Amino acid sequence: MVEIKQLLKDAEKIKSLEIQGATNVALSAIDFLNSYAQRLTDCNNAEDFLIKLEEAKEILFNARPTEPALRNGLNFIINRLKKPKHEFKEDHFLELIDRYKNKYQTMIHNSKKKIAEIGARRIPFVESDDDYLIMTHCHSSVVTGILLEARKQGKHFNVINTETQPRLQGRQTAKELLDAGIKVYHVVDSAMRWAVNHYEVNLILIGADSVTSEGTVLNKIGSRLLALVAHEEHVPFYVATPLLKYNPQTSFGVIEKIEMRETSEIWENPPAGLEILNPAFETVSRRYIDGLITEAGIFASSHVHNYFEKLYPDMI
Ligand code: RUB
Repeated sequence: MVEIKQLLKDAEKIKSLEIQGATNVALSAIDFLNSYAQRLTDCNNAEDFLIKLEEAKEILFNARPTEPALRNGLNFIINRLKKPKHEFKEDHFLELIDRYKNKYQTMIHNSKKKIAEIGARRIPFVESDDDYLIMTHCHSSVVTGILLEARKQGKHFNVINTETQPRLQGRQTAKELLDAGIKVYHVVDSAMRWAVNHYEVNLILIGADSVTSEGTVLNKIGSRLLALVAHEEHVPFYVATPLLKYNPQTSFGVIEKIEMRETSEIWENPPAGLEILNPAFETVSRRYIDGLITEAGIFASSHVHNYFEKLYPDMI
């Protein structure tokens, strides 16, 4: 019981957004699964052990329903443990789960590094910071990874970012960029069209929580609005994401769920009779996306399945 109580506490850190952003959520979830496994002491055989891991997986899946990188990570570990070549010996199982967790973490870290290099190349060398303006929405560690890499390479640019209601993740983006000496203009979400219209934005970069087989991207609510603005104002619109955010189930017709969050995030004590809607994410269809920036390169988002299959054949 102690083991599951701790896991529920860990899952709450994900649910409450103490840990936020698809990549951080996935990295933490696999850590939590591993720690939970290491606390299990009463499993006599592989079946018992796997049943408990499956239960833990469901709890972690449900902490953030729109997160394929989390789901792919937990499946990556558990599906490998299920391979018949692994004969059950508790110590051996624990060592394996730790090894597969590290492997998935390394896959994510390497992808992010590669994306930072590829994405930074997409930002040109210009003379001064005022000569190039990049816009982003919410907080994506993959996007900030690109921007920080470009700055490390001595590239000049400023950034406009949205505050991102209701949880204000945009402040995190602004702080990280300011710390790196990048000038940031911070706007409310509803000023996104105004910002693109009044400033000469050269490039819009957002992250992703999920990518479907049709090349639709799911990301923080407001992302589609920004994509439509980019379309209207002819600004290149790119999505930076490790391929591990791809949901392979979507190619079999499964529809990616959109997480609906607590209404109290919007209004704690609303007047009686008011119905508040709080979707965390929304879809951006491929026709508004100029390219996905991934560890396999930059390509049209509708090609995601092929690249995923090539890079991660045993995850389909
Ligand atoms: C964060 C969000 C981010 C993606 C990508 O939403 O929408 O753009 O998760 O993040 P939330 P990363 O704050 O609700 O988790 O690039 O770090 O994976």
